[in-house]
Amino acid sequence: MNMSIQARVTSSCDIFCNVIDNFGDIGVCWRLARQLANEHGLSVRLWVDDPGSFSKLCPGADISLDTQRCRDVEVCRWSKPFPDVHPAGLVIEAFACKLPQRYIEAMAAQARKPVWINLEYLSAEDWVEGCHGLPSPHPTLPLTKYFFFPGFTKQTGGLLLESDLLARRDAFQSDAGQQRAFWQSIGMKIPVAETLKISLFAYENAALDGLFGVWASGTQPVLCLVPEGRILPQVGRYFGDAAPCTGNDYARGNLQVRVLPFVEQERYDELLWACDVNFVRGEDTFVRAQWAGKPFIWQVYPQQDAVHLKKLAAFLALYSGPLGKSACGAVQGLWQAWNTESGAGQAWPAFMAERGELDRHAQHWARQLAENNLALNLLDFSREIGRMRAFEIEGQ
Ligand code: TRH
Repeated sequence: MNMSIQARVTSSCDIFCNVIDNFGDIGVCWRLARQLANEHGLSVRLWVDDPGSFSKLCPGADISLDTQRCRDVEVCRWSKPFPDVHPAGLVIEAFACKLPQRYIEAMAAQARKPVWINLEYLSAEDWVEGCHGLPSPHPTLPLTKYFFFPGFTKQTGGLLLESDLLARRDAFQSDAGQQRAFWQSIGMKIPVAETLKISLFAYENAALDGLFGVWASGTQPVLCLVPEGRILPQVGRYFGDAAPCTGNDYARGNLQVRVLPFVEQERYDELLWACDVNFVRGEDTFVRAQWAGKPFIWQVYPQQDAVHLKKLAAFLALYSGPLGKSACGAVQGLWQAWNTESGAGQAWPAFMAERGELDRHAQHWARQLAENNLALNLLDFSREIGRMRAFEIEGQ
């Protein structure tokens, strides 16, 4: 076999990211880019059309630059017209963003065609397994694009997971010093043991008042940490503050709320590890909450015609399936209430009553998912395509 072909396929990578909104698109791309560069030694260029969003995740970045090195990744502005560049051996178009025509033509002009992957959105729906890995030949050029689907089963591409993440999580959770440092970094002391610590990263949600109400009137002290973002105005309204901002503290009854700054991406995990229950959203934080091994509530990204509720139902079926009847009902009840924006306060006590089982399940779930690593699968998949092509070329 021609080893130079195999090496070329996997030594350089271009990732294209079109930021639609929020931080999920760039969040996934930035995480993948770092992993391919830092753990697998690839030379990675990340092309992003909205450097402002990127700089929220990587505050050291300079948004005025067209190209810069961040954590061993070359981060480039995806400008129009697109510059004349030599394509990488592995080309990842994230979430079906349209690659620049000039770049596609440059790919087609290579004697050894790059491996072209469309990295899709994450979903637990059944059809994903059947579509993962399918080829899509270009209608006019000698190029084939392959669909790569992340997912929760062995028949999918798996999930993004840094090789040391679970060990770092466990070290954090068994080290009071690291935990103290985390709480200090947000200007707080370690909360007293009986406090229920909750992180809340969410889109606007009409169910928030009901949830805050039940936390405020409950017998257990609740500390809710809210990263700044779309739900913040609602948090402010609940406490009668028209201009809520980072660093603010609010209290009512047994509920205390602290607004946190948006931190660089690597630091967000500590928030999840430090809390007992996490509210997450979109795609990337949804996955991070699963690695945290704690009970969590997912707010799925809202789409037209309630398509997102199918996504929710598919994941819920998979995630809550192994639970006992009562815990299963509690998870389904709260997640449905949060995603339909009504009745989350009423659904909360049942969820809390099942916490022991939910804790155990969350840990088991993370261990099980960790066996299917997206970056490794993606590289294996690319090498396999490279190998098949090498045979084709040699056979000619
Ligand atoms: O921001 P999201 O809602 O992203 C999306 C996009 O809307 C996208 O268009 C949609 O298709 C997708 O969801 C499903 O949620 P997500 O995916 O959880 O991304 C948030 C990112 O922000 C994630 O990478 C973690 C990061 N983050 C930080 O870096 N620091 C922080 O303090 C917080 C709270 C998050």
